[in-house]
Amino acid sequence: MSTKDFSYDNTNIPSGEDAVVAIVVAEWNAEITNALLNGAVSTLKKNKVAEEDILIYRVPGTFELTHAAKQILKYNFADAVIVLGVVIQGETRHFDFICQGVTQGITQLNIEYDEPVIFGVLTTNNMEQARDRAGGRLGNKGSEAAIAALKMIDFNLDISEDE
Ligand code: DLZ
Repeated sequence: MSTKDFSYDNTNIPSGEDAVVAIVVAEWNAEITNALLNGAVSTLKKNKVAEEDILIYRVPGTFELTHAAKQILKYNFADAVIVLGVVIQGETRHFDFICQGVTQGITQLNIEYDEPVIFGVLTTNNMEQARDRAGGRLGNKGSEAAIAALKMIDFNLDISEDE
């Protein structure tokens, strides 16, 4: 994967050695969410997160991502949580409710807990746009979520060292 596949600066990714990363994946639209998961896992491994330190959990849909992330944060065993889902507008009248619910829920967790929750939820107009962002022509947003997780873990380490 080249640098242009990422929206972030991917030339300076912190090492994930010793990091524990939990990933919660929605089953809804599994073709897309599994592609996002593959992107996230391979990017974490490429950046030295040990396989046994990548903890994967599945939930029925995007709406359940907030609850699962909260449980993980409550038991405090991960340095970051990545949530992966996709909501496709054309397929659901619930689009706005699910998107608002998960966005606000994950934002609230980021305020309440010390460990970051990384938002890897696609909200697209159709399947083609989702495929484009799940390993297609616009890269893999799961990989980007993994980079964001590593950067935020590093950020927290920096902050705690400054104390
Ligand atoms: C019910 C529903 C619908 C209509 N659409 C989606 C979707 O596009 N993406 C997704 O991840 N989940 C969807 N769901 C399921 C909800 O996220 C949730 O699982 C149910 O409302 C049960 O709480």
